[in-house]
Amino acid sequence: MDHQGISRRGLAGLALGGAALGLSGCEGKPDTELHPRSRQFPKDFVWGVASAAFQTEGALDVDGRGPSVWDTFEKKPGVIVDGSDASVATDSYRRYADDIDLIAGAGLDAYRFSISWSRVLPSGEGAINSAGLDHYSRMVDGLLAKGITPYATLFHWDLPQALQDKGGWKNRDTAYRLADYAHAVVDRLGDRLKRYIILNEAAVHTVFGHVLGEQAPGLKDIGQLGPVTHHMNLGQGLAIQALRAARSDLSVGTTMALQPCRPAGGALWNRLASDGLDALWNRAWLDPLFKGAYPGAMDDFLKGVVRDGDLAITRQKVDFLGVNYYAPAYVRLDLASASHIAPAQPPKGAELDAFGRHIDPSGLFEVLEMVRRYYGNPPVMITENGASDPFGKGPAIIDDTFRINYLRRHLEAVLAAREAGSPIGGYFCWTLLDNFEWDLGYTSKFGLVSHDRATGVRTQKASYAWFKALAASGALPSSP
Ligand code: GCO
Repeated sequence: MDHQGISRRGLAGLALGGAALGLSGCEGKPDTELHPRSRQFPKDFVWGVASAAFQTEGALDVDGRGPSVWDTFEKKPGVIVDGSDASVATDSYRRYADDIDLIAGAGLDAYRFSISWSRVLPSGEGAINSAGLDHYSRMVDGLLAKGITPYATLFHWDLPQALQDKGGWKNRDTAYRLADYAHAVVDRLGDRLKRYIILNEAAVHTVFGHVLGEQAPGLKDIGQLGPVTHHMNLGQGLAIQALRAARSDLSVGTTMALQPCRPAGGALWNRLASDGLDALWNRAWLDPLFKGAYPGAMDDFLKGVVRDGDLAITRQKVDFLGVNYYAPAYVRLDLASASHIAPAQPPKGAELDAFGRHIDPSGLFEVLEMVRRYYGNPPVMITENGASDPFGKGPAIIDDTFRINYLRRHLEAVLAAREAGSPIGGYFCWTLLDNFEWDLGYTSKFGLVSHDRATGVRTQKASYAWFKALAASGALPSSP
């Protein structure tokens, strides 16, 4: 696909701390590895897998579910690279018990899944659809029966279409609807579901959904950047308040896609772009939550959007910060693009993932250090990390040593960050089953288990056995 401005494939992260790590974007093979003193995770470390409703559930018309922005978006010609859709996905709405068996079979402690807002409130607001909540109630019971702790994400990019029709996240009212939805969920499930993640990667949804148009709702409008960012931050604060008001025994967090933003070639002018990306990608989310402020670089975008008192709502105490990490972002200054930020290549010789992103565990260490040093060192859960097969229609790679290596190297970064003082309590691998990877359809496979879409057969990959052994011992092997 042709990408303008910032692209998901090309994105990367922070100038912050990069220099200290010798990673200022200079050419040459950078040292990406961390060398923790100990390879042992503590006994209470939480091992899990993560997933999302639209990527797995299928059954889009079942039990009164309403359409989401992804239902609308995926039907547009040409937007999903393989022409596929999520109507079946991994069939997990029907086969959730099989999913749970796989999670239990790997001896994992936790499952992060997302609740579909459109199943709970088919119009996004108003009448609650109890049949939709019944499904998640059964799932939660099924998980608990096997000793698996459920972590539910409330918003993983699937806004009810009816709310999008009223302006979506550009409309301030959507923030209040998120809090109502959070209340509906906790009211029904809160006696058993104790762990909540309010938003998933709001930066990705904002930039790729509203500015670049590569994901739902498919808008290409830089004017959406400020309002969408702020209303998601506001909604997050209101939803945290709603959950806390409903019950006092919950663990409430939120998940962000943190990326160190690095200037291509280390050039000074590209640093303007990397600082700009850092502001809108990382700090426009961390600052309102932890500091009740926005970075100055957001001022122009936020003109007329932030009302008195809002920043007291965005600033909330969270029980944990969810960190998703895949790769750093390399960027260059591009005066022709609306944001002045354009994707750039990783340094020459860098090892690349299927997206062409730099495989760099030190980037994970770097963002964890940023959270520790500048955001009050909150408890952290790694809520996503993982690797895709090379893109293509072919069958999944079952002997997936490349994935084991990716996970192992990033877990070394987690150990190193813990040794540096970051209270990281758990790690969720993305993901259990090869699933619907948004605009990439089924051409990108991240699972520990493959899912044959023609037969429904699920096959455990080598990484599944590896992750199972790790969860059992907590001891990170030094080679595959
Ligand atoms: C995310 C996305 C996931 C993707 C995963 C792999 O949170 O980043 O939610 O849905 O599938 O990141 O690209």
